[in-house]
Amino acid sequence: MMLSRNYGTCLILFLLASSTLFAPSISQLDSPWAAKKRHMREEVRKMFYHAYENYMKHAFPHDELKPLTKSFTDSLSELGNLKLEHLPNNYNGSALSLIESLSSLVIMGNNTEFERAVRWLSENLTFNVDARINLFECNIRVLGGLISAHILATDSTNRLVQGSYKNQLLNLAEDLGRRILPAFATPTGLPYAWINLKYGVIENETTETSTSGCGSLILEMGALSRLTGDPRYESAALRALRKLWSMRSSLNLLGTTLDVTTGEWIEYSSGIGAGVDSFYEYLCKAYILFGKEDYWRMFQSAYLAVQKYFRHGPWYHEADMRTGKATYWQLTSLQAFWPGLQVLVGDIAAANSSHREFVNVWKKYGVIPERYLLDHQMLHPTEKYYPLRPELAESTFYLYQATKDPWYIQVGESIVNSLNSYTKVEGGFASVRDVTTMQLEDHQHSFFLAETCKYLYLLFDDSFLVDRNYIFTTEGHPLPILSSWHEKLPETYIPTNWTYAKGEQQTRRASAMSRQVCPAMALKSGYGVQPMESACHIPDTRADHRCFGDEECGVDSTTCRRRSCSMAGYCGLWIL
Ligand code: DMJ
Repeated sequence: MMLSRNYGTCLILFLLASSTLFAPSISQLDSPWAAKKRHMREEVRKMFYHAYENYMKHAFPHDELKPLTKSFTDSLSELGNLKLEHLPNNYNGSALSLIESLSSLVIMGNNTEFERAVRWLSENLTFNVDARINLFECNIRVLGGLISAHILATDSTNRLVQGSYKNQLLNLAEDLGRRILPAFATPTGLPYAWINLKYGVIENETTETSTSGCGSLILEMGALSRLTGDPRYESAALRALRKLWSMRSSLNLLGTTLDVTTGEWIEYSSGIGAGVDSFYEYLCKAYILFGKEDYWRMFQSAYLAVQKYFRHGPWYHEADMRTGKATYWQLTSLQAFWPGLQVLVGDIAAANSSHREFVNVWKKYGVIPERYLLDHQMLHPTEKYYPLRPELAESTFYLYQATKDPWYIQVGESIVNSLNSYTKVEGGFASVRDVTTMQLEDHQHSFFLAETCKYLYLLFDDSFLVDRNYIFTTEGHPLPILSSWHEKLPETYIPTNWTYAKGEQQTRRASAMSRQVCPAMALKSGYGVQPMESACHIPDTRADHRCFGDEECGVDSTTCRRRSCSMAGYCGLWIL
C-alpha cells in the first residue's frame, strides 16, 4: 500500500506526431541498453514514490512537503493558499503536489492511485477562497494539472474506471478559469500577475508582471475553452499574447518585465531564462496544439531573434531588446529547457551542443546551480541553489527521443544518481541550498513530482507515448494533440499548402507542423537524419558549429534557410 495516510480517497514534431517513432525496435529491446533502461526506470519509479508517499504522509493535503522536518508548507509565495472544504478553518492547502502528481501516476501506470486522487479532489477541492494567487503559477500547476488529468481520466485508452468520474476535474478547472478571468480586465488585456480567487484583483495590486506571466497561458486556457465550449478563456489568453507580441522591438526581441496597465516595458534586458522561458515554449506548443499559423509565425521570428542576439556558441546570454547588445553573461538553470524546445523544432545540432554544456555544468557541481556568471566564471553569490529543477532531464528526454543516442541514457543515469546521493533524505527529496557545500533546504517543490521524475521516467520508458500524441505543458502535464482542436474556437484556420507524410490518419493529424516539408529542398541522405525530422535539414560541417566560411554551414531544419558563418566563426541564421 503506497499511502500511509488514509485519505479516503514546434520540431521534432515527428516525435509528437509519429507514434511509430516511440515504439522500441527489436534491436533496442535486445540491446544491453534495454536492460539498463529497465533498471533506471525502476530507480526513477522508486524516487517518485519516495517523494510522493512522503508528501502524502507528512504534508497532504497541504501544498508541498518539507522533507527535512517532515512537515508541510502552504506559504508558497508564488501560489498563495487555497483552502479545502470539510477541513478546519485554519487548515489551508490546495493539495498542490497531489494535483501535480496526477499525470505522473498515469504515466507510471498507477491507475488505482490516480483514481483515488481524482475522487478525493472531486470531493474536497474548492477555489471559493480568500486567497491571493499568482496567475502564472496557478495556471501551469493547478489549471494545467486538472485539465490534463481530466483528459486522462476520460481517455478510454488509459483503461481507467470511468463509471464514477463525472467531469469533476473539468468543473473545478472551469471554476478556477472563471475566477482568474478578471485578471485580464486591464486597458491592455495583459493580465495582472496576482488575483484573489474570491474577490478578484485587489486594490493597489501591483501592475508589474513578467513576459512569461502573460505570454504562457494559452495552452491551459485554450484547452479549457476547447473542453468547455466557452471561448472566453482562450480569447483572453490570446489577446494578452497578441498584445505582448505587439510590444516587441524592431529586432523581434521582448523584455522581461512590463506594466499591465500602460503596456510599457520595465526591464528591457531579456534572455531565454527566468521571466521569459515559457513564452517561447508556448508560442511553439500553441502552434502544435491548435494549428494556428499565427503562433508559428510569431515563434519563428522570436526563435530566430534568440539565435541571433542571445546565442554565443552553445551559450545564451541576455541582451537589450532595443539594441540587441549583450547585457548579462549568465548561465541559469532554467535555460536548460531550451535544447528540448529546439528538438521540437528540429534544430537537433544546436540542441545537442547546448545540452552538452549544461551536462558539463551538472558534472562539475553534481547538480545545476541556479545562476553562473559566465563573464566572471563564478557562481552568483546569492543564487547557488538547486531546487530539484527538471529542465536538464526534460531536454535529455527530448534529445534521446530525437537521436536514440544511448549517451543520453547515461546522462539520465547520472542525473538520477546525483539526485539520490545529494538530495534524497528520509522524508523525501530536498532542494540544495548551496551547490558548493550541498547543504540542503527544507523544500520539495511540486514540480519535482510533475516534471523531474516524469521526464526521467519517460527517458527510460516511453511506453506511455506509444500510439499516443501528446504535447507537454511547461509544467510537464500532457495534453493530446487532436485534429478537432485545430478546427475549433476562436478561429478556424488550418494551413493547406503543406505536404503531409503518407499514411497519416486524418483523425490523428497531430501537429500540422510536424509534417511540414520545405517544397524547394530535397532531402539529402547520408547524414543519418531521418526524413521525418525535417526534409530540408543539412547539418553544419562541424558538430560544434565552428566555421571559416558559409560553405561549412548547413540548412536550418526549422526555417529551411541556409545558415551562414558569423564574424565570430559560428554557423547560424545570422542574416534574416
Ligand atoms: C516549472 O514550474 C515550469 O517548468 C516553469 O515554466 C519554469 N520552471 C519550473 C521548474 O523549474
